[in-house]
Amino acid sequence: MQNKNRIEESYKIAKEMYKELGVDTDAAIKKLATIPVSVHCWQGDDVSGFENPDGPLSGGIQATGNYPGKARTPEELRTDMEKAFSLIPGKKRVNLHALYLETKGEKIDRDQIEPKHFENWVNWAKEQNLGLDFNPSLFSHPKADEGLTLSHPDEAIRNFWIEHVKRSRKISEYFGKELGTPSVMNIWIPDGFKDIPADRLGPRRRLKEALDEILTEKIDKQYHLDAVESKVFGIGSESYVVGSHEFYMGYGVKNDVLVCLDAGHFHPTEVISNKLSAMSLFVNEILLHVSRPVRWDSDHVIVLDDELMAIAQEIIRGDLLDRVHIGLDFFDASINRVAAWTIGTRNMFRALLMALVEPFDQMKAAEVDFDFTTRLAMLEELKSMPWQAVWDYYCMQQDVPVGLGWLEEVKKYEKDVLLKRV
Ligand code: RNT
Ligand code: ZN
Repeated sequence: MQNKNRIEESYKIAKEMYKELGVDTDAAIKKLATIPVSVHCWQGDDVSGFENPDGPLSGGIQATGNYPGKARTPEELRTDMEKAFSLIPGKKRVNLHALYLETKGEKIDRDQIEPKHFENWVNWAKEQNLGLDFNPSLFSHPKADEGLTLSHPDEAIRNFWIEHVKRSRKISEYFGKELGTPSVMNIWIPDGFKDIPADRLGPRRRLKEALDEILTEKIDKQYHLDAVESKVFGIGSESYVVGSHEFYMGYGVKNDVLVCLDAGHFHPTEVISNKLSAMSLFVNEILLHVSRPVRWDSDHVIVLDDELMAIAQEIIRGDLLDRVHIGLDFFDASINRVAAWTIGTRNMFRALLMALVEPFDQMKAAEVDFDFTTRLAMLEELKSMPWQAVWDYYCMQQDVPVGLGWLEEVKKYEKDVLLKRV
């Protein structure tokens, strides 16, 4: 590698500079290599899945853009993910939705899904040394068209979705057993109303009862973990969302299930970074959907902005790595999808690295001494510390492209593979 010398020299200097602050960069990159990030499969095909790939999206989920080259088959999706993973340093997991089943052409409705429909994914995960996570899919389906699923007033529809989620738990358990790492299964439902509801309590009571029913079977946490994800509003559920934050926070605390925080699911100035410390005192484990809200959209590709850095800081400073599961949730159909994964996931890891090279103990010491001057001075100084040199060195060590080197590879892949998909 022609840049090898430059990268090593820069790292040496950076390491010295951090050492003066009392930070061990070798230890930081060693730690970074152990932190798993669960990469969502749905960025690769705009949340279409393989059940009915051309069917319209529903349930407040919208992928806009028509950049060429989206994955049309499980094989294409897996190959695209492998490409992205070859450009991202560190430990990756893959997050699947029930929509991504493989049925050999047979029509399998959501209340009939079984572990065997995910065998190919499991074999691939074994081969690629990846953990898998899972999600029941309660959208893009005729029985979700009225905007209500687990809270639907019609018992038959509710039961259909209850069965779907129960079966999803068995698939998630199967992942955990096969791969030797627990699969986190996240329940997100679109349920809500576009306009002012008359009855806010009824749907919430029905959702609670449906979840109780779904969770009656106890599954070993060694294989499977349940999570529930809230939202403040969605497209078509602007006035009322059944599964609000208070609803799921209460449900999670009471039933010991993970609470999922999606960065795009709160009021525009409300941030999830500030929730982690508070929640960590009351729930055992937390799932993150790291995403980026832009006005009414909750799913832009994550950039290295203040909130992403704050999320990483809160995990690291709070020593929450073994209780916070980091998952990504964004989908952009207007740019190269392999690049979207690469940019977003590299950013997540970059933010984690920045948090790992903070002299947190010193800042904390200044704070308990009420020396807020030192605290502010240190926080500002850190912004211009050479963390990028540490990152480059880490990428080189992990055998993935340094700097923009990955972009060239994506462009080549686009030309050789993606643009041939017509
Ligand atoms: C939707 C939720 C949910 C989905 C995915 C596809 O608002 O964020 O997590 O994005 O499950
Ligand atoms: Zn989400």
